[in-house]
Amino acid sequence: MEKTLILLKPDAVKRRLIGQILTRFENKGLRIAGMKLMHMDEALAARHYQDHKERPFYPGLVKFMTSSPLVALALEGPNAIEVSRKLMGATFGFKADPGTIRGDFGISNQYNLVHGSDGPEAAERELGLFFPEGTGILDWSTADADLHLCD
Ligand code: 3AN
Repeated sequence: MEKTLILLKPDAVKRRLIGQILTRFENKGLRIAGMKLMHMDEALAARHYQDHKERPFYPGLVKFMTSSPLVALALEGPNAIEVSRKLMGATFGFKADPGTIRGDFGISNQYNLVHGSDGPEAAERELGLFFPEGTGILDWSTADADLHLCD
């Protein structure tokens, strides 16, 4: 079992796409272990995007991510990181394959609806930023857990 941090970015929230995007992750079989609607402040944005600080798009990215609320999710499942990134599709909407979240809902580079941790180290670090010391992450079983659909 693996956990990953997913963000439904301000564009997804403003476009009322929370439900439709969440459905993709739920349908695939990932468990929602944590979920909160929140405002990302500049300090959190700086920590979350620390690797992008020197990139030309960084100021615009922070401005966008702090502009209105987002939904932070801790999703759990086998290979949750890779599975989530496949569901999300390529970074830029215009390159993302149809059938993926980014491929189906947008065409923009920056307003690309979702963030997903890109590896186990990033997932641990990012989950710690949004769910400090595991606060808000709940341990519960889905109704189909006994069917071992994930085995
Ligand atoms: P991903 O979110 O697919 O892991 P990263 O980590 O390369 O992609 O980029 C982080 C975020 O920075 C992207 N989700 C996107 O919002 C933004 N971004 C990356 N490259 C650009 C760019 N060239 N122009 C505008 N925004 C960008």
